[in-house]
Amino acid sequence: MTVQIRHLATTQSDFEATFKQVLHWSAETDTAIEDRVAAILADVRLRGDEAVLEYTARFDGLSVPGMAALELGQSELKAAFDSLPAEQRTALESAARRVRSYHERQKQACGLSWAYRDEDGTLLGQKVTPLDRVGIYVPGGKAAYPSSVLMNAIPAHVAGVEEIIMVVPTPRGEKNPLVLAAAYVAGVSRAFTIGGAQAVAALAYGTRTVPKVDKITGPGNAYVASAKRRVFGEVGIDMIAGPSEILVLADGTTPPDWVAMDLFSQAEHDELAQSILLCPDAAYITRVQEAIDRLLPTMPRAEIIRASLEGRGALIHTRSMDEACAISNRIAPEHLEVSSSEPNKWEPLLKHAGAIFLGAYTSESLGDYCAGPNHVLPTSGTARFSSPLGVYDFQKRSSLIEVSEAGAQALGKTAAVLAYGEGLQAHARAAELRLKDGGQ
Ligand code: HSO
Ligand code: ZN
Repeated sequence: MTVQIRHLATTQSDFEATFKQVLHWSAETDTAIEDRVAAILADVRLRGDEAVLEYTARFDGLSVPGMAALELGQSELKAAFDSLPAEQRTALESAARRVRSYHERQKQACGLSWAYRDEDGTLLGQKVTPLDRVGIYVPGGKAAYPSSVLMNAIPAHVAGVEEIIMVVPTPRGEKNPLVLAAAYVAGVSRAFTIGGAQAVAALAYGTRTVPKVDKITGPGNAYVASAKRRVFGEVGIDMIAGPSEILVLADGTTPPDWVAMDLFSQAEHDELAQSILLCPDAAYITRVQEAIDRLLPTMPRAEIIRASLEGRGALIHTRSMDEACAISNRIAPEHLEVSSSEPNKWEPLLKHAGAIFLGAYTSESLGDYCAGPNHVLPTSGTARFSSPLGVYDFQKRSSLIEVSEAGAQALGKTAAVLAYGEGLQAHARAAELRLKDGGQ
C-alpha cells in the first residue's frame, strides 16, 4: 500500500496556500489540562511531599510510604549502569564523551569575562557564573530517552552547575535501566522517580525532600509543558518543545533509501512529527516515494510513521536548490539535512534551523545520539529566534561597575538630570552626594 504523503510543486498556482496548511501547527492549550495542572501546582506548593506522594500513587500507580522510597541513590544508578550489556555501556560512555567535548567548547570561563576602564578610571565589565541547581525532567513510558538525559545533564555539568536533580516518572515502579545508567554517566546528583505536573511543581517550589531548583529543562507531555509554562518566572525553563521535525534538502545525489529512512527517523517519534523533502529533481522525488513505500512495511513503528507522513509530511518539488534553501529558511526546521554532493555551497544560504547536517553521510540520527551537538533544539519555526540547548543556558552574566571618584563627578551630573526628569529625588540625591560640591 502506497504512503499517501502530500506531493507539492512550487510552480503550482495554489502552492502558497497549501504550503501554509502543511506548516500550520498550533500548540493549542486544552483548558481541561490547564485547570488540572493549576490545581496540582497549587496543591504541591501547599502540601509538598504529601501531595507529591498522592499524585504519584494516583497517576503512576506507585504507592510508597514516604518520599525516601522515591529517591534513586547513586549506588542504584551505578548498579543500573553495571547491569547493562558491555555494548550499551560503551555506547553510553562514548556518546557522553563526544557530547561533553562539544559542549566544553561552548563554555565561557566563569568569573570576569571582560572589563575595560573609561577615561575617568571607571571599571565596567561582565562576569559569568553557573546556575547553582537545575532540574531535569525525563519523560517515562513511550518517550523515555536515555540520550535526552545526556543532552540535558552534560551541558549543565560543563557549565559548572553544582547540583543536577533528575525526575523521571516510573509507572508502577518499572524503572528504565538505560535512563538510570545515563544519569550515572552524565553525573546527575540526585534522582527521583516522580513525574508529571507534580514533579515540575516539586522542583519549582521545593518540598521537604525535593530541593528547589533555579531552572527546569527537558521535554514532557502536555501536562509537563503546561506546568513548565506556569512555573516560569519562579524558575527558569529551557523551552516548550513541539513534535520533532526533519527537513531534507536533496539535490538527487544521495541514495533514495537513505533519505527515506531519514524522513522515517523523525516520523517514528510521533504521529504529529513532521518530515519534509525539498528537491529540484522530480524523478528523484519519485524514487524517494518508491523507497518510502518499499521500506515502510519493514518498520516496527510503521503505523506511527505512516500517520506522521500522511498527516504532516510533504515531498516538495522546487525550481532550484536556491529556491529550496529559501523555503527551508521560511520553515526554520528543527533538523535540516543538506543531502547534497556540495553541501558547503548551500550552507551559507541557510539561516534558520536548529541543527544543520551537511552531506549524504550525516544522518540526522547520528546527531540525536552521539555526534556531539545537543539534540534539544528549537521546533515549530522557533529556530528563527532561538538556539539549541547549550552550556549558555546554564550560565548567566552579571554586570560589574566600579566608579572612580573622578567618574562619580561626570556620571553624577548626568544621572541627577535624568533622575529629576523622572521625578525620582532619591536617585538624584544619591548621585549628587558623591559630587565634590555635594551638588550645591
Ligand atoms: N530527535 C529527538 C531526540 C531523540 N531522538 C532522542 C532519538 N532519541 C529530538 O528532536
Ligand atoms: Zn530523534
